[in-house]
Amino acid sequence: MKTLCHHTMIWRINENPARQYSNGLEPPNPETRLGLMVRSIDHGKRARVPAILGGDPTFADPLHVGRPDVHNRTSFLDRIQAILTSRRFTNDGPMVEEFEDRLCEFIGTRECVVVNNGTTALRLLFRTVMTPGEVILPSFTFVATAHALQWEGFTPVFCDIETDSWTIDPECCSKAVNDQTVGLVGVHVFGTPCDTNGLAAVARKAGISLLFDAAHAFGCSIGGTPIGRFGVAEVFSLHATKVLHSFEGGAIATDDVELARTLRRVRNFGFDDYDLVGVLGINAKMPEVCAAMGLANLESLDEVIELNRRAYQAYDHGLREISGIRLRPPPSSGAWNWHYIVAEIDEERFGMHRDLFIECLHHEGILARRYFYPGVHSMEPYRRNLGGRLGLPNTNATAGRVVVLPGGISVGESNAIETCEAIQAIHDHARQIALTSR
Ligand code: T4K
Repeated sequence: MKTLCHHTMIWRINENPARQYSNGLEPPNPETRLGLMVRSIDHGKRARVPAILGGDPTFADPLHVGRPDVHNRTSFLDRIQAILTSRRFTNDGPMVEEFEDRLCEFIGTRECVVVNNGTTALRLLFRTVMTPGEVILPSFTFVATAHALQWEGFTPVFCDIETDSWTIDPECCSKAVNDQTVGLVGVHVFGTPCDTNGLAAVARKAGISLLFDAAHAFGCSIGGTPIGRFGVAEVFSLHATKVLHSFEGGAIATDDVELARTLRRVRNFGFDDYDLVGVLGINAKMPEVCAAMGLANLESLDEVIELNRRAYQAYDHGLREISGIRLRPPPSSGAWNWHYIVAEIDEERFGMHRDLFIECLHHEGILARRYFYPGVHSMEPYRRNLGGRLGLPNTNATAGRVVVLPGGISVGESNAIETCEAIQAIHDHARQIALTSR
């Protein structure tokens, strides 16, 4: 294995910064905190013993994927005081109204309907827009995308993903269309946008609804067009682990005013007025405290995204010279929220299987995840329904090598650098770890 000390790495980076740092990443200035930290990962540090072999864990207080926080507590607490004073706690109150208005401004859609979580948002949208039948979606997604369909009585039909973007492949979708198909759901996985044009062409030709699960993609765009403005409607998750959160919550963005009106009725038991129910409804309302949290977080979103970008940059520098682990690059154009730190493990070059690597990280107090292993088509109830008929080679291959490293607002540059040091030590001891774990 060829290792370079990071001093050399910085020199090489500075040699041709434009080539090495695209997509908003800059070379580290050696005089800055990040530059100093990067330089500190030297050969001496590599002598450290990984925790799985008896060394001290890197983090006594474990590092999580997506541990939440509030960037601007004062703003949140002021709003809570206002809620307590007003005694309006739920039922589409002023905080919810304001939150919906701010979200519309941010995304640029005419409407945005907030509900109690992202899964319910998907369910309400699917049920409102489509008639019963088959719906095409990727298997490489969180299980909620499929569950929302299945729960509402649709038949999920899984399609494979593209190898570069990891989003659903329009060609596979077009082959899956038949006379039972009523819709197509794209998922902007880890904030990487789907091929929206390709999917729109498939949906148009088949005469079916095109909807998006944008759970990971708040703050992302395709060129200058924010995610939230594609298809009939797009759904965001505002769960605590997301880049914009409201404790729990979901939001449906659309330009269809009539659709938004129906969704607002449906989320409130179908009421049109006191004692007047006009449609089958449910209770999917967002409480005022959640809207307050969403508003406070929306105010500081730019700063949070910048912190995410810096943590990503620190990971990028720290992992660059370790063979067999590759950080997923940002999308080649448009804005990104830098929220998910996603890497791929090449077992042969890294020296161990992805699953053993994750075990090593957990010993270090680095609680990396395998999102979205093993692919929804391999989970119940879908596995049973499909009887193992689906191959989905790209989904299986990707799910077998993906590692999501700690990221989000609670992970700073120094945490990222320490995580990279731990990964370097695991890599350096890969042979020994593999032998002892047999
Ligand atoms: N579509 C897609 C593509 C999605 O990814 C999701 C959700 C949905 C739809 C549905 O949206 P929601 O109905 O959730 O709004 C998490 C989240 O629960 C889920 O929202 C998310 N996607 C999924 C990818 O991840 P878990 O069960 O893997 O997360 P959990 O509870 O292990 O939390 C992650 C880490 O964060 C933990 O290590 C602990 C830490 N944590 C978590 C919470 C909630 C905290 O420190 N504090 C907290 O309050 O599902």
